[in-house]
Amino acid sequence: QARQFFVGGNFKMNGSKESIQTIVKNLNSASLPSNVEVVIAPPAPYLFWASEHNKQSTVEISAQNCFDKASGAYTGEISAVSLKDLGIPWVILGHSERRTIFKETDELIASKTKFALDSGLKVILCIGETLEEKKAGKTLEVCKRQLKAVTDVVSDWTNIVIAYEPVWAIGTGLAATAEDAQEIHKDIREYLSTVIGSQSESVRILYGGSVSGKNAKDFKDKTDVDGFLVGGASLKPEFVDIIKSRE
Ligand code: G2H
Repeated sequence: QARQFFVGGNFKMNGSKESIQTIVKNLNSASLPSNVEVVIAPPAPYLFWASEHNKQSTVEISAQNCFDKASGAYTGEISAVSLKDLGIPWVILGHSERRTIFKETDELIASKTKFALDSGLKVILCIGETLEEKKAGKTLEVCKRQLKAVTDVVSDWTNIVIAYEPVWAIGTGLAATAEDAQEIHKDIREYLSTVIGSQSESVRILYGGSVSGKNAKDFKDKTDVDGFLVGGASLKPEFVDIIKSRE
């Protein structure tokens, strides 16, 4: 079954008007493959700026977080409804930095995912185990727990892309091997199929964690690796090489 290759760029809390304009212009002038879906996630204050400068039809913009309420007394939060209103189609939820630094629980992330989908957004849902959990042999168990919170409240997975991001590989320069990624992605899809059935065949599962222009090609023939969520390298020109890594 054909799943469209997907490359996300998570800028995290980095960038300025100037640097983000440079990144977007670089993408505008690149000849990007028409069959790769690209989504870039600048920090919230620059969402509209990035969206205004983007001229590539295959590139869309994503927020890095949003809340599970439409409006109200939630100082500092981002509404999914506002994102929709601004024409921002995507949001990243459950990133490990949100889970660890901001203490977001599986349940909150699931609730945000449901609310974002109900508000008409598409969601990049991040999951993944810590080094401790990996050492304890709990990789799949953790991924299942994180996914189950979402399958408990969401039945239609059409607008969800999963990003498997082992925490030990994030920003460390130490990516998972393509073989290991394939194995866990396959397990994740198998688990998903037991809960949501054949829908799981069309859900994209991205790998994230120290993906670079150099190592992206290693994942080329891995059938369950449907793309990447890229952090550090999405701020650099090599992001284009990652987008083209399947060519
Ligand atoms: C994982 C990834 C992007 P990096 O957080 O989501 O970041 O590619 O810098 O490891």
